[in-house]
Amino acid sequence: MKYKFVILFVSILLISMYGNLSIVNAEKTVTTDTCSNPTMSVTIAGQSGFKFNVTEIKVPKDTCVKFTFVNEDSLIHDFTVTGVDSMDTFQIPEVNKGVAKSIVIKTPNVDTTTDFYCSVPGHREQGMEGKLVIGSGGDDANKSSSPGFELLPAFLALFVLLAIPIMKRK
Ligand SMILES: [Cu+2]
Repeated sequence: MKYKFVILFVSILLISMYGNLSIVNAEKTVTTDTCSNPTMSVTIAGQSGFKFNVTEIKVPKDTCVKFTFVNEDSLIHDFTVTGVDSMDTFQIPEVNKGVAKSIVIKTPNVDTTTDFYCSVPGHREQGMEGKLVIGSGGDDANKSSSPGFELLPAFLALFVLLAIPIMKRK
């Protein structure tokens, strides 16, 4: 009976670790520009009601793009893009009302689709997100390949291997 509690505890621990790993991956940011001389500019506004002024942004592939984020809301927001292919996850950090900030990023040389969102806790869940279409787009690259998801089966396999001898000993 005691071992069932151990297994329950370890399960909870693994689930919470999985959650934390996902968060770490989502918040990886680049701090320096990855290209200079942008040939295209995109301006996105954060607005009241937990939304951006657009739900889809289209940019060419393999292009140096300047993203500018303007916060038109009284709450703080940021602009975060999930990395895909050769493009790291990047973020224009939290900005206050009326403030605009920019980041210059080289888009990957692939036709794909990724997500943009506000990473302030709770905002994405309330609708502050959209799609970033690169080139002619494609399947959402994030739906099938979250690094956190690949770690979960590994943790579970390890857990089962550890649990079997404990169960047998009883
Ligand atoms: Cu926000």
